[in-house]
Amino acid sequence: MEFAKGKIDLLLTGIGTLVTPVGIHPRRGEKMKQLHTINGAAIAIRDGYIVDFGQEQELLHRLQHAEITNTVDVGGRLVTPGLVDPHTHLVHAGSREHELALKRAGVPYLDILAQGGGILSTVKATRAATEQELYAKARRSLNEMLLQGVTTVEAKSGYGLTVEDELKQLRVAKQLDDTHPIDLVSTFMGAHAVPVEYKERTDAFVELIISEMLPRVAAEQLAQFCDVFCEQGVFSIEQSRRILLAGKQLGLRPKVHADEIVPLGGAELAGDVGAISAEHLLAASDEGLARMAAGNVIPVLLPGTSFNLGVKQHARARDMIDRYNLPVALATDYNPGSCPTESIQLIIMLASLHLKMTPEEILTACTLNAACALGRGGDIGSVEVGKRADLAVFDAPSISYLPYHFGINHTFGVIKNGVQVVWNREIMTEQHGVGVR
Ligand code: IZC
Ligand code: ZN
Repeated sequence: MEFAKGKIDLLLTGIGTLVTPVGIHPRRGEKMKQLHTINGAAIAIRDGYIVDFGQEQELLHRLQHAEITNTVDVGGRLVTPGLVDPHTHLVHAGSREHELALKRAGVPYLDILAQGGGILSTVKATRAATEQELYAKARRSLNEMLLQGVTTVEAKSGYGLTVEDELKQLRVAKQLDDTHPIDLVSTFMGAHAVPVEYKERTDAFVELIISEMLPRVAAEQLAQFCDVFCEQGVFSIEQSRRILLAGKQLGLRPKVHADEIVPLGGAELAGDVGAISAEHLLAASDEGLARMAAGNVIPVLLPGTSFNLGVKQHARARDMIDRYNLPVALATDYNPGSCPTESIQLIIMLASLHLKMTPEEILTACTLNAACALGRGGDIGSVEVGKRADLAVFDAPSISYLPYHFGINHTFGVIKNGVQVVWNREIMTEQHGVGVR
């Protein structure tokens, strides 16, 4: 084969077990369990892409005439595709530990918001912050994520809520994408809360989003998706529909924060507007799940949020997979209010404990299905020839070990675009002689 004669930039050998879903489309229902497993594997990488992989001896035979620049022995560890976190509120200022006592006293999340706290407290801090401050804080979070094995992250705006402050957040995300090993995918979420200056005038704020924010975001190519917090007391179904359709006209694919707390019909809306994904879905109706399946909407489940809010209810992952044949994805929902954690490995544990997903389903949900929720299934999310060489290397004997042994970081190494960016549990810097962008 042609690649065998060519140059190989990086050859990973000594892979104890390689586990990956297969394909470029979301894996639905029963298919979420089907993984490709190779014991004793190796992967050949050129120009940041996987050019060959397989059983080690067979691969070495195919590569016998290839010029191999660098060979790295993985030491018998577990290798999976780099993890993808398809729902975060990464870029923001400040924190909300002052609301912890209120939360513990049982004050509901939406009540704190209605009293001008919650999201609006983070909006105040984010408006006051410089781009440099936002960049520095988000970069620290990205480093945590990278150390956990995450190679692509979605980041939503929604803490600016003025034209300029929304653009500021999105510009920071772009700068992070340019300068950090993790790839960022941006979502415009001007419809995250109604800012104080528009209190009781939600329709006027919706107008501002549609007539000013969306056109600027689209013109400056600062986001690929448009999301709305469709929730009681925040944005109604009709307001959400208007915003999502306006964004879609400008080329921003809809995403929806749907039916998290109250069954408003966000899942149905996601199906109707051709959303790529709908997130949370704790209270989604059967009709909503059916409409999502019919509309090819990916459910992105966020078990860290229900865990941290202390709610008894969990998203119906088993119904989604077993009854509705949906392709479930998982994400952290990292944000300073309802889910202040960057830990995708905590989410893996909670997906097992609360969502009753199997280790196989969880891996698919954190890789290929998560990639598809960002429209990137053709490029990332599985170990296959032609896909980006984004890989996670775990100090674990099997994927079942990840939800089982919880509360610690199992990631030993990360390969991003064919470059060792984490090794021996440390972020590689120029002093290691490895180029972190
Ligand atoms: O800052 O509370 N749910 N938005 C919708 C969030 C949580 C983020 C926050
Ligand atoms: Zn969210």
